[in-house]
Amino acid sequence: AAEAVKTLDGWYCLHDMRTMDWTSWKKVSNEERLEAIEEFKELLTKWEAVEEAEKGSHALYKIVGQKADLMFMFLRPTMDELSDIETAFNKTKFAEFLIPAHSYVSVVELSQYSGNSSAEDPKTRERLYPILPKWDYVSFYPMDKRREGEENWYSLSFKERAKLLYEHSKTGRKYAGEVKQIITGSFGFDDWEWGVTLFAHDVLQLKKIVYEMRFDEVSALYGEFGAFFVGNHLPKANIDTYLHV
Ligand code: 76R
Repeated sequence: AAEAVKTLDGWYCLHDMRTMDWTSWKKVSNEERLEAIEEFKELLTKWEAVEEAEKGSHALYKIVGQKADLMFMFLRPTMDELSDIETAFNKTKFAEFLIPAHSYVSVVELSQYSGNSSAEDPKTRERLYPILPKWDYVSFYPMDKRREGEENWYSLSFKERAKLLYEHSKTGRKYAGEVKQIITGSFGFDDWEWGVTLFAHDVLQLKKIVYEMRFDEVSALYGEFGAFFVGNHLPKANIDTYLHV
């Protein structure tokens, strides 16, 4: 059998997508809406304190299109904390106006193809326990590596896989400063093998990197992709405006 690559695994990750039930939201009194917004903002303040203490991170995006309206991305040291966040959020008044649209469970993953890095190294720590960049745009999608006939990623040798990923990383590095990627592994956790979360200042760079990577051998021959979610950042300061009806 081919040798599995060693991975360093960091914070656990939950992508939580919800659809806004505007009809119900519009029906309730202004007072009830304000109450729901205040309680939601208190929760956001709590999460901000966690991020401040570097015990996790989160980000909120408005998804464009009908797949969802909101996407929360949470990072926490344990799966239990993700579960607690989900439960606490579901108990809020605001959640009564949200319809679950999709979710994805994974863990920040660094595969060790180009030599082993130490989990103690500050640069590596920054990647395993990333404070999410609150850049203007996000794209999230799940992916697999193909296992079909001649195209079986899992029967390639370590050396072949390392070479293909080295080529892949060269494409990736062209987007330094433009696109920030967080790769999360989801073997045993969710329906696909990895989650890809890309952040950008210019939304077009998200299209460009994904397109250009399709031509890298690793994506061209072995990449299988799920549904894409693209969105705009929703900072706490803009929540009132977003929810105003
Ligand atoms: O960790 C590293 O930075 C080393 C090089 C590297 C690895 C090992 C790297 C670099 N990636 C690695 C692994 Mn990646 N990556 C994706 C996608 O849409 C597509 O076609 C693929 C989705 C993007 C956009 C992307 C971006 N990468 C992986 C793996 C795990 C493979 C395994 O373990 O078998 C996946 C699934 C994956 C997918 N990658 C980079 C980027 C970018 C922008 C870089 C350069 C990072 C930098 O050096 O700044």
